[in-house]
Amino acid sequence: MNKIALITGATSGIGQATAEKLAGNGFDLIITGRRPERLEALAESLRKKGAKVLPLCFDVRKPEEVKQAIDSLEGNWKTIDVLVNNAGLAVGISPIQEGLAEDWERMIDTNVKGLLYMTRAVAPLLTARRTGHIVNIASIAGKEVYPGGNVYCATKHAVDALSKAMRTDLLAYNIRVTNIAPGMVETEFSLVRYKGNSEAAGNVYKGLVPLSGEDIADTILFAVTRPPHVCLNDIVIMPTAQANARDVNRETEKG
Ligand code: NDP
Ligand code: 8X3
Repeated sequence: MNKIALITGATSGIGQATAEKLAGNGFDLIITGRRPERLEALAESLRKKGAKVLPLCFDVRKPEEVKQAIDSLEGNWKTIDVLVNNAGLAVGISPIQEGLAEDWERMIDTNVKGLLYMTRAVAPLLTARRTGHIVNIASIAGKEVYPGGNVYCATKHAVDALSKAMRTDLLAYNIRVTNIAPGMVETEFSLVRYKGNSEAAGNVYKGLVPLSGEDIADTILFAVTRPPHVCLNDIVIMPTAQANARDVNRETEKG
């Protein structure tokens, strides 16, 4: 039987690339997100790669929707091997004194509470079988802060802490927890952060070669295919043109 991976936020970017990568490497997939047409289109293309696919459309911010989705799993779909907590977003880039409470709430509700609801719903399926792997997509913003990053950085610092906490709490159950902290990845992330302003979003990656969703998918595939006694605890992955959250070399134009 193929291993089963559940990926949140599979309708775009890192999550979509990870679904494609894992489907091409012998995994069956539960793909989730809020946009049903994207989920259906992705499911169709993954099935063509030979994977079994279950699309589940729900909002990770709503605990009752999360619980209902996981409770609805039948048969083999309950034997999840890998949970990729990827759904997340940044909204706004205002300094703290000008920040909007509604932006802060979206980030905290999605990146922290959503990840918690997912983990709370899925972890009992892993502990019951005493096996499994949780991959949390954190960020360089969970290791450092930068101007205007304030609440987004706080949510990703929380993810970093939760990865360590999960590793401790799940130790007795043989469950691996991998925290992945990427730098700049060109996806829909900046379009969401800049609220649909495509010029501002494009400027984020101007003059450099950013990471792609596939680069992160490769890293996730590597982490979840190590031998059972090996756990990659924490991976920081950056474009060569980025030294840390603040220093980037914008003289390395896309080839
Ligand atoms: P995208 O915007 O391309 O993808 C975000 C995904 O999250 C979408 O599939 C979206 O699906 C899903 N999502 C957002 N909110 C919700 C919600 N409330 N319920 C369910 N799904 C949701 O961005 P990325 O692929 O770049 O982001 C993926 C993760 O990587 C995020 O956690 C982000 O913080 C992190 N990250 C990104 C970096 C980057 O530079 N791009 C760098 C470091 C970390 P839908 O809208 O259909 O619900
Ligand atoms: C996304 C990377 O540097 O925009 O998490 O915070 S950054």
